[in-house]
Amino acid sequence: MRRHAMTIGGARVAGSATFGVVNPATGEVHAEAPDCDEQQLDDAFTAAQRAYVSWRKDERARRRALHAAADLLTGAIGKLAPVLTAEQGKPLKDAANEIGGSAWWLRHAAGLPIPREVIRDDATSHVEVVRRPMGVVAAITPWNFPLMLACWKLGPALLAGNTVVLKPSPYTPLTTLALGELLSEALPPGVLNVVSGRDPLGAWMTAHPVPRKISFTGSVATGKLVAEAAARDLKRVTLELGGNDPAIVLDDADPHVVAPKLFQHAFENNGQLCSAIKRVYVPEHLHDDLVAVLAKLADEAMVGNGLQPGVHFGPLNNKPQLDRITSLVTEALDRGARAAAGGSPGDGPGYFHRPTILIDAADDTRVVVEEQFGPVLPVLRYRTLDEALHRANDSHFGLDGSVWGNDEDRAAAVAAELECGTTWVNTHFSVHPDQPFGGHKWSGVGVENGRLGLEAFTEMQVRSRAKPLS
Ligand code: TXE
Repeated sequence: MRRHAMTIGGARVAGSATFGVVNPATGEVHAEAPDCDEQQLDDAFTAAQRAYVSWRKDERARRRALHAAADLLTGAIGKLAPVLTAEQGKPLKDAANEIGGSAWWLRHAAGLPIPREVIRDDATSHVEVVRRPMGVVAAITPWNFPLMLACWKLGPALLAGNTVVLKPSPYTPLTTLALGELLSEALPPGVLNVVSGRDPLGAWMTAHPVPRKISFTGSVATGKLVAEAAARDLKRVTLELGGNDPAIVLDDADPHVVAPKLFQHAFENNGQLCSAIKRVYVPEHLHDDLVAVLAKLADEAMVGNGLQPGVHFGPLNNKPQLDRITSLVTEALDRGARAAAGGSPGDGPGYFHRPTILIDAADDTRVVVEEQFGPVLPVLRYRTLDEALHRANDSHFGLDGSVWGNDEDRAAAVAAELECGTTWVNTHFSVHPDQPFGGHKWSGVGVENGRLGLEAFTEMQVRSRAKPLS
């Protein structure tokens, strides 16, 4: 079994202990990852603090290094994709796409302008507003897109001149550990440190005195703990939390055209995506046709080990997540919902669950109210558009939402009524490194990506000069 190493101050570092990483397609431990202790975490923050002194000074060198990092990652797709599939579960093709996308994000960050603005230049003063790096960033990521979500943070954080200590989820540490080793060829020692460990490690990071900023992606519950820990030291935070994205199908939509797209955006990554469609609202008269197409697609989908060719959906990432999905579906069925497709876990020992289309679920079932984060889609009937909008917005979540219909202007007007960070018309989860991404309500605090995402890794500084008296 290969032993994976952390990257601290440019060196490969073994943990003082290790923990097992399970392959979700088999349910078996297939690798050991380092379990970072408090001294090693301290070493990582100290290394990041030292590296910050020179890293923040040379913007051109940072841009070159990020391009080199993107090249290295692109060159490693073939090597890393099977590692990602083995720890996360997603099919090999999707794993390769995630890694390629991560490299794209780094490359894009390498070219981002760092905003500065002269706001006054007159006879008496010259006043400019610039953005300064913050220092050391603590970056904490979840298990659904370990590499992509890490690179959403790394690109802008490093470009802005910060240094980083990055921690992946204990369910998916391996690709991120490999990223740390790989990028040490492009980045000076200490600029990127990657540590891994069981759950106390995240709390140690947020309580540590060195980082000035915590960039976190994960669950709402943990996000609230992170915000609490950050408040004690007034650390800046960006919280990218869960979603319960609604999709509203309008009465002029063609269910045969819309259903395959809804299916794609609901079941991408097996539904383990903050921005997956998690509820569909459909007018009564389109309901049966829409459900028939969705159910056919679900029935036809091939579920299996992501290393097998032709597999559409791998296992869920971990046993607690499979148990959660199973219990959400069971509760809905017990309360009168019906499964138009799927409805039960697959055969073990891996964490498989058939893609499931639920109909007639009550609005207060957990699968409608909570973020299921798995391959289950409730399809809900509505009578009036006002009612659909009210039900779509009646949620603690507010990440994204989409509206589907032939009349795009009408759909856009309806989408503008959704209470969320991004709205789409006739598509869903269409993201780009240029496009800010963030949630309303419990879905998050702050923004990633685009100019706003870069600014979130900086502090504003006003530079004001009096003009010489003459
Ligand atoms: O999240 P956690 P998990 C949601 C989704 C899913 C749920 C569980 O609803 O069902 O989260 O996922 C670290 N201080 N999303 O268990 O526990 C932890 O080690 C600081 C939404 O992964 O929040 C991991 O690295 N950090 C989401 C990271 O936080 C702590 C994507 C996330 O773990 C910590 C994934 C602490 N006290 C899951 N405790 C999205 N929005 O994309 C744990 N961690």
